[in-house]
This record gives sequence, structure tokens and C-alpha cells, in this order.
Amino acid sequence: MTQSNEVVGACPHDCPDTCSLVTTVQDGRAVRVRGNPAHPPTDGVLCTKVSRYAERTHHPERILTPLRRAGAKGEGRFEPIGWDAALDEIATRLKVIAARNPQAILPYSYAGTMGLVQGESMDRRFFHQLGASLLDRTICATAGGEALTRTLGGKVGMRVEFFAEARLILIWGSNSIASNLHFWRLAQQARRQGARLVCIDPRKTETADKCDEHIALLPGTDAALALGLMHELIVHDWLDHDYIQRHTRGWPALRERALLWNPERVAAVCGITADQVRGLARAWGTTRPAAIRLNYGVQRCAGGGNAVRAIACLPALTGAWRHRAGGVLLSSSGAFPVDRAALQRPDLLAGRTPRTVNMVRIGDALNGDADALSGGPPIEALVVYNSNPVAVAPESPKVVRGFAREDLFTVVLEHFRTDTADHADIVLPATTQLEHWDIHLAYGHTDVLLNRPAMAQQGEARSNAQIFRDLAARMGFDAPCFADSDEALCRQAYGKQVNFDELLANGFARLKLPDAPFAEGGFPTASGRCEFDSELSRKGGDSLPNHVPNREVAGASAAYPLAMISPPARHFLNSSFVNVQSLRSIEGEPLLEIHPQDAAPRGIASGMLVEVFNNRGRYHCKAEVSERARPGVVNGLGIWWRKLGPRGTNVNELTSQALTDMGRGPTFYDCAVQVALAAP
Ligand SMILES: Nc1nc2c(c(=O)[nH]1)N[C@H]1C(S)=C(S)[C@@H](COP(=O)(O)OP(=O)(O)OC[C@H]3O[C@@H](n4cnc5c(=O)[nH]c(N)nc54)[C@H](O)[C@@H]3O)O[C@H]1N2
Ligand SMILES: Nc1nc2c(c(=O)[nH]1)N[C@H]1C(S)=C(S)[C@@H](COP(=O)(O)OP(=O)(O)OC[C@H]3O[C@@H](n4cnc5c(=O)[nH]c(N)nc54)[C@H](O)[C@@H]3O)O[C@H]1N2
Ligand code: SF4
Ligand SMILES: [Mo]
Repeated sequence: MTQSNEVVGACPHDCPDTCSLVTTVQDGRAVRVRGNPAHPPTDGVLCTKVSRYAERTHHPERILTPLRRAGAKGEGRFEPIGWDAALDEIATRLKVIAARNPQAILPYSYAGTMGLVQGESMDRRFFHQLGASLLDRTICATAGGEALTRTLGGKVGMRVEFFAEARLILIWGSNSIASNLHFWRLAQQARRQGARLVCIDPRKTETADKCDEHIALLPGTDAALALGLMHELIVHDWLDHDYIQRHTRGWPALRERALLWNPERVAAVCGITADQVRGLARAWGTTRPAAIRLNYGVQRCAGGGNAVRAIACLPALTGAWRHRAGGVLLSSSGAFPVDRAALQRPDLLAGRTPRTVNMVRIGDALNGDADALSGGPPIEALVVYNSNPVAVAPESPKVVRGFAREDLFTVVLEHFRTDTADHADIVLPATTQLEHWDIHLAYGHTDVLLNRPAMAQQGEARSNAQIFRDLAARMGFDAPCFADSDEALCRQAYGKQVNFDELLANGFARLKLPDAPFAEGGFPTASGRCEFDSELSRKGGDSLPNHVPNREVAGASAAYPLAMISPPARHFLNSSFVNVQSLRSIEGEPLLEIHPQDAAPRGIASGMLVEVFNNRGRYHCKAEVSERARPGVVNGLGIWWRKLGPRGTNVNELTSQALTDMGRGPTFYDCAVQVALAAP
């Protein structure tokens, strides 16, 4: 007889929607994963990717035993070994290095799972006890996060559900249909009730197709556009003087700056028309309620922090915050009362202050760059989990060279033989979300989710937390916190701030938050006001938001005249799912979108193999001649696994390790290239 049951969990992926999942398990195998109809933000719907989560979990290429390298680094030849042998070898190697200097050991992790337990608990305790180098986890959101903190006081903003009531929605730097599907459903609801949707994005995305207007500005020019909107708000007096006076700081200075940005100047910088600037300003100045869904696409360039600061000022100028359907939302993660000290135990450092390595600069760090190493020792051992840096980190020629170092000891905890796992000395099989406990926050809504294991661990896979518990035991770490089970860690994540019984019963719990957080001001900044003028920014020079041009502006270099952006693919999640055949079939192959005007002089037609290059590297892919690209800008779509791309590279071959103006973030979309037909 078949045994069938349903288990409620949480989507682990780095996506603002953090869906509640219902997994159907038959005879110990997950057969179906669907969206939980009882969870309002999920509303019974999942994206195409995660509806294939069972296919990913039971994939024939899942790593199910520990492996030891049997070929050259990067070759991907391994032999299975037992857990005891694997753990002994790792502990022996780490002990030798730690005896000399534990800072020569670097953990490298990101949000392969956003779970607090499998992402930032026992692992952190382990590395804190060891005294290993700290990792600055900057690869995604820190520029925007820092900018929001300087302006609004934290990663806080509108409640996502109220976008459905807005009359005007600016979708700014986001391909919501691809990367924030559940917000898009709310935006459509608003549109059915008469709202106008405007998409601000250099690329004509599928989201832009469905909006009322698309403003295809040049990459990295968003702050100029925001300043231009302010200019028009001032000139036409579309300002809420009472709100500005009571709830903001620094208006006279910002006003003076904005008056330098008339629509003609903005149009020239942004590569759009002055009428587009005027029209958008009129809409923002005269429509109520008006809301901005800002996303991380705007902050992956030299001035990304300033761009987010400038945009985040707009709602206060018009008093948009007065209405629950007005304001801005970039991230809601600051609303979650996570007890990180309990989970991560920084006290285990016991007064030691290891150096910090910025994950964006892993290429430089592994190649001995003193600045990237923060003056500390060379990296001798790397422990990678929840991330695929060989594919996702910028300037891959250097990243690959670093991972190929024969004197580097690399451990990778993974589900699959990614480009990174191929460079490991030891690979450890990790469980997926269907096989372990976890607890979640979200950055696109405000519910806490619990993930219960739906089925047994597959093969010999162990959860990340279990692996670090086992390693801690091998290293002789005997503090009681190294014995906490995964379920106990779930209970520690929020302490008494969230009712765990409610989570056990429903799988989710709502945080109690006001509908309109800043209707009466009360921003969590030092001044309690929306800070146009920020003390924190003053330390870095300019205390007001400004337009900071890209380092690699379109058209500025004769050798590399095109600007390239590289947004993620709809049917992948960063580099996850690239190996799931049904999804790869939808995505097809790595593509470069190029406008007909840029393709014609280069003799490029759709389907031709092109070489995209700059002084950092060369990348081959198929061209798609398309008006989805604007003139002067090419779109390198998706973070493919290198080994699945033509000639074994991906788009990060070209991106740079330069950092943003705030938050030490990456500048993936600030990248000048040239494109030519590839030699056969
Ligand atoms: N399907 C899918 N969903 C995802 C992901 C994925 O890989 N696939 N990744 C997840 C992750 S890690 C994150 S951080 C979020 C990202 O979420 P978003 O930041 O919303 O990312 P995208 O949807 O790629 O939207 C970014 C958009 O910004 C545009 N853009 C690029 N440069 C600029 C610029 O200078 N100005 C403006 N205005 N726009 C610009 C790009 O063309 C792109 O359409 O999505 C998450 N969701
Ligand atoms: N050119 C370019 N590069 C980019 C971006 C871009 O837009 N353009 N986007 C950037 C952004 S926003 C981000 S967030 C980064 C994302 O980069 P990463 O955080 O590296 O994300 P993924 O590529 O999804 O890789 C996550 C890996 O974690 C593994 N994993 C998942 N769950 C678990 C688990 O429970 N245990 C273990 N051990 N492993 C697990 C998955 O199998 C997967 O291989 O990429 C960045 N890189
Ligand atoms: S990736 Fe995003 S949209 Fe898809 S199931 Fe997960 S949380 Fe939901
Ligand atoms: Mo991200």
C-alpha cells in the first residue's frame, strides 16, 4: 500500500517571496511541491522553478556520499569516501593550519538557502570558535541595504500586500515577473483597479512589456533620474510641505542640489527624453496613493548606494507614506527580530578580532592581493557552502585561478557538482530543504516561516548544521552550544519573539506591524526623520544623495564601447537549477541580447556565436538581436554554470571586482565590453 502525506515547509531560495510549500511525499519520495493556499503571500502559487523542486531533489546527479578529489582541480573527478575519513581529513588539515594562524582559513557562504539554521548558525559558531577569518557577505544587497539604513533607518518599508491598493506603482530596477512573482500578482490586482504601472529598467523585460510605460534609462543613472523628479516636484510645487517639515531632515540642502537637475540635463545623462522625466514627475507628484517597488537591480554599480538613497527620498517629498499603499519597499528583512547573537555566538571569538575578507573580492584574495586579504595571511583553506563562487563571483578568470591553486585546501558542501565543487579537495553531501529543519525570515513580506523535513535524508547527505556539529566534535570543540540540534536551533532563532507553537501548527506566523509604518514619521534613524542629509554619509564625503557615474559608462571607452548588464534568468535562481533539465530546456542556452543598431555594424545576426570581451576576460555565447536591449547596452542573461556554457565560461568572466559607493557591494552591472563574431 502507498504511504502518502503532506508536509508544510518554506522555500529556501534567495527570493523576496519566501513561499510556504506543501510537499507531497509518497513512500519516502517527494512527488510534488506546491504553494500553500493557506499562506496569504504565497496564495497557493509557486514559480516554475520551485514547482520542480522534487525533480531537483531526486536528481540523478545529486551528491549522496562524501567525495575526495581524484583528478586535477577543476576537472571534477572524484572518488567516494566514508564520512569518517572525510571528517578526519578535514579536521587534520584545519588543525595544522589553525595551529599556525586560524585566519588562514576562510568560510565562504551565501544564500543558497536563506534558512537561518542551515545558513547562519552552527557554521558561524564553528568558525568563531576556530578564530577563522570573517567573511563580509556583500555579494547581493549591502549597497542598497546600507543606503536604506542611512535614509530610512533600516531595511524597512511598505507592507507588500498594500501595493494592491496603489494608484501608481514604479517598478524600479526589477524584473518582477521573473524575480518577485507574488509582488507582480499584487501589482496586477492594482492595475485591474485602475493603477498605472511604470517600469524603470535599461532592459525591456517581460515585466516592462506588461507595464503602462517603460523608461529604458542607461545603467547606473537612476540617481540622476530621481534628482530630476525632485526638480520637477519643486518647480510645480507637488510637495507635501507639512510632511517634509515634520518628518524629514536636510531638505534645504537637497532642494538646492535637485534644482541643478533640470529635465534636459537628466535626459542627457540617462539617455531618455526630457518629456519622460516630466511625465514621470507629474505622475509621482499628482497621484495618490503612489508606491515604489525598488529592487536590487539599481545598486549593482559604482553609485548604487547613492541611487537607492535618492529614490528612497521620493516618498517623503510628496507625503506618500501617509497612506498604507504609498511609500517604497526595497527589503522588509529589518522587521524580523532574529536573535543572531544566540544563533551565531560571536562571543566564541573570545576577544579575538580576525580579519575580514569581502566575498566580492574572492578572486583577488585567493591570488594574494594584500588589500583583498585586509593585510592578513594568505588563504590556505576554504570551506564553501550555500554558494557557487566559481560561477557567481565577479571576474572569474581570477576566481578560477585562485580555486585551482594546488596549495589551497578546499572543502565544498553541496547538492551537486557545481563549478565550485569541481575544484574541491573534499565534497560533502548536503541535504535539501525537503530533508532538514529550518526557520526563515523574508525580504519581500513580513511572515516568519518554519520548514519541517518532509522526508528522510537522501543517501548519506547531512544538513549543514549537522556537518558543522560533526566537524566541531572532530576538532574537540566541547562548548554545549555545539550539541544543539537543528530543531533546537530553530527555536533559538527568534526566542520568545515568535510563537513557535503557531509555527509548528501552521508553518508561518505574521509579525505584528503597523499598516502604514511612517504615516506619522517615526523613522528608525538617529533623528527619527527620513534623512535626506545623512551623518553616516557625511563621513564618506557627501552627506546628500548624488548621481555617481558608473566606472565603465556606455560609450566612454573606444575599445569597450558597450555597457553590459547581466540580470538573472527567470527559470534559474542565480546559478541554482541550471542543471535541472526541464528548466534548462526553457532557458535554452546562454544569450547576449544586442540592439539591432549595435548588431548591424558588427555583422551579428540572431543565433550567431559571439565573443564578448574586455580587459578582464572573454566569454562566448549566442547573440539574440533584439529590442529588449537598448542601444549601447547589451544584456548577458543568466548565471550559467561555466561547464554548461559554450567554451566553458559564463558572464562573470567579464564583470569586475570593483566595489560600490556604500556597503562594499559588487558592481556586476557596471561593466564595459566589446562584442564581435566568434572565430569558428
Ligand atoms: N527567477 C529568479 N528570481 C530571482 C533570482 C534569480 O536568479 N532568478 N535571484 C534572486 C536574487 S539573489 C535577488 S538579489 C533578487 C534580485 O531581484 P531584482 O533586483 O529585482 O532582480 P531582477 O529581477 O534581475 O531585476 C533587476 C533588473 O534591474 C535591471 N537593471 C540593471 N541595471 C540597472 C540599472 O542601473 N538601473 C535600473 N533601474 N535597472 C537596472 C535589470 O535589467 C533587471 O531587469 O531576485 C531573486 N529572485
Ligand atoms: N553577473 C552576475 N553575477 C551575479 C549576479 C548577477 O545578477 N549577475 N547576482 C548576484 C547575486 S544577487 C547573488 S545573491 C549571488 C548568488 O550567488 P550564490 O549565493 O552562490 O547562489 P547560487 O548560485 O544559487 O548558489 C547557491 C548554491 O548553494 C547550494 N545550496 C542550496 N542549499 C544548500 C544547503 O542547504 N546546503 C548546502 N551546502 N548547499 C546548498 C546550491 O546547490 C547552489 O549551488 O550571485 C551574484 N552573481
Ligand atoms: S523561488 Fe521565490 S517565487 Fe519561487 S517558490 Fe521560492 S519563494 Fe516562491
Ligand atoms: Mo541576490
